[in-house]
Amino acid sequence: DDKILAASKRHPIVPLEKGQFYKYGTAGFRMRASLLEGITFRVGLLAALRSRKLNSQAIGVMVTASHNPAADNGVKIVDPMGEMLEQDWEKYATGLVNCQSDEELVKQYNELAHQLKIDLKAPAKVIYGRDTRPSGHKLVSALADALEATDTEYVDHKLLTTPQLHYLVRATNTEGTPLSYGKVSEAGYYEKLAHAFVRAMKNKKIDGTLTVDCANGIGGPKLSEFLKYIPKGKVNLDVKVVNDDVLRPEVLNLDCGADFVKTKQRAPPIPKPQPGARCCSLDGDADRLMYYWIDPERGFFMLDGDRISSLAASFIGDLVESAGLKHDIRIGVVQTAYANGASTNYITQHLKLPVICTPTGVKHLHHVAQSFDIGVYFEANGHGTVLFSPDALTAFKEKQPQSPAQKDALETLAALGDLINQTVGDAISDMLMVEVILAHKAWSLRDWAMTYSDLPNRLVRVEVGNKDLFHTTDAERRLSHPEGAQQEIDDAVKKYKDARSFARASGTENACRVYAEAATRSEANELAERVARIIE
Ligand code: NG1
Ligand code: ZN
Repeated sequence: DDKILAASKRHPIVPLEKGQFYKYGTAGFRMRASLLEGITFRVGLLAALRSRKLNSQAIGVMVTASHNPAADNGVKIVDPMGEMLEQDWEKYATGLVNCQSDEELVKQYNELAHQLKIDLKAPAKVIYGRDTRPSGHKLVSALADALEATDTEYVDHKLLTTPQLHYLVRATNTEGTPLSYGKVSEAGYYEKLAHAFVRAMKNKKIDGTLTVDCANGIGGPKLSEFLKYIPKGKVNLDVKVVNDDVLRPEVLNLDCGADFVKTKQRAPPIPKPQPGARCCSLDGDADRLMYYWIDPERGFFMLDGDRISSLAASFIGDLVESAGLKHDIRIGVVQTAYANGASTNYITQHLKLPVICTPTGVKHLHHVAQSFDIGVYFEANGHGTVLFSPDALTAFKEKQPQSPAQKDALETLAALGDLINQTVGDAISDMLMVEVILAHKAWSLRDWAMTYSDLPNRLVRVEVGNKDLFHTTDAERRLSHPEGAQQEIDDAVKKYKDARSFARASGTENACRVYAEAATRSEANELAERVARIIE
């Protein structure tokens, strides 16, 4: 206790104004980096407890603020199989971080151990990584201090993309078992991806150059490193890495990256967009992905998470059919209310696959995707992945093919199982998946875009007095509170053709968001503004 107390005094918490408190949200704790040192220390205490609770398995801690500006940072916990921290534990994180004094912290730490029947003498292991933000150094040393103070073994994996840390957590905990996820090293991650990519490509040709905007974040150097692992002559992936300046911290996520592309609905101004070029953007920690090109006739066209999701579902659905597994394997797609209605229609009516809608936040989507043999999930913002159940992976490897076509499909499915990150959305892995699919289909981005037309839509951020007054039901598609608001929204929606709209409190910002879609752009805008006025 003395060790923890002394260490805690070196990493004080910055008190908030009366009535305010820190909250472990959708993305862990995320805010101005100057507030995070004490928080990261306390997160370290919780990670150590979690490892001890889970038979000394390794727990991950990632220090990143993703697409936020350079001055921010964040910290989140990764569970043993590379998943997000179990939801029940979020409140313990919130509890420890909001303790008013070091003494109270130690008391609550011990109470938590007692309440959860955790043996504080058991071995514990935590592994961690950080993105390129300069504030990361200080935060990981506060983390290491917490791990020292609790006699926890730890490994500092230094600079990583968020999905790489998730990979390493799972690889660490499955090392030497039949469930082994790959070598426990950054090189192991690249080797696994490069090998699976070559297998999945099956000598198909990739057309032209892919320009990858890396948001001046950690994805830049990591993507460049990955490219060295692709065997020459086996695949012709030609990548041009741009916006990969990680030496000037202030340019991180500045006028570039997946979040910029999605929210501004245009290409990053630098490098100057080339009409016709196939482009994609990663976000600051390389877990989100957006594709786009500038059409010489129609201008900017974006292929977002909904498009990636429907592309993956269509390709994998066809493969499962060709493999003769249609009746054995259940494929499903998971979306949030922000998915464009046209994508949902395309998946249910054209691909004839079930779609389930969950609340915002990938942990919700991930959880539901696990209920299928193959679960495809993406948020519209480009964060997502495809999960394969152990049964599905076994079927790909063990089913005896009845024809060369079946054999081919089974091999491609098995390769996709290794290529696609099974722990969390991974922009580099997702990008390779998209390249594989486009090569197999011999599609340009324009062909991909032609599969369906998005409904015009508008997303607005609305400042409200108290966002906590807004309660939702039906996967956030309806407001149950404030009283009467939903009725007003329904009345507004009725005035437009093919319209849909909803409002909810943001989980990451102090505001509400209103989403609206309708048959025309002006109607979508008008509806969004009407609904915004209702909740204001
Ligand atoms: P909030 O702030 O709760 O809307 C945003 C994104 C989510 C998710 C989280 C975490 C939108 C509309 N919302 O959540 O999709 O990615 O951030 O990063 O994009
Ligand atoms: Zn991110």
